[in-house]
Amino acid sequence: GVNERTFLAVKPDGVQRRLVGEIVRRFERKGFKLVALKLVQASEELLREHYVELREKPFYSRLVKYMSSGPVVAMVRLDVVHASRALIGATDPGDAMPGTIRGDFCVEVGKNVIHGSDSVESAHREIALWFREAELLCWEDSAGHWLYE
Ligand code: YYY
Ligand code: MG
Repeated sequence: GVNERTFLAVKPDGVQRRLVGEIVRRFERKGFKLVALKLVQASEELLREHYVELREKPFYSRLVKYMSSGPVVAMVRLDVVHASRALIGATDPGDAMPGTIRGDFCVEVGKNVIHGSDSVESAHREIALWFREAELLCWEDSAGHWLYE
């Protein structure tokens, strides 16, 4: 439901290319509620853990290097995880539909500008890795009445 927590991160290429505002805007206009947001320089250690399921892949160390090459904008939103993934688009920007973030802003899988959790379980794990509980804010959403039934 709309109360699923999802972890999103604008990757270093997205920050370098000044796409943070554009990307945040897409989630904001959709109506997902922002719970946490910060600019972070992630360590390779954190990123190895973040992508632990991919550790056997040939691109794993390149991925960790890329993700630690500059700051990322980490966010938590309340949404429907698969709806966030739909805004993001396919992993390979070459397959991503126009209108999605990856479809509109990038061309190669190794520089695909944004991360989004792929399930409620992975979101839970990723949020615990990137945020302290006190960073996740509970706030009165005055627009919620007009967005949610
Ligand atoms: O969840 P998502 O980011 O769409 O894809 P994953 O399969 O979880 O892979 C994580 C990350 O790894 C992807 O965003 C880019 C990178 N990657 C890659 O560099 N080369 C591949 N062939 C597949 C994934
Ligand atoms: Mg993934």
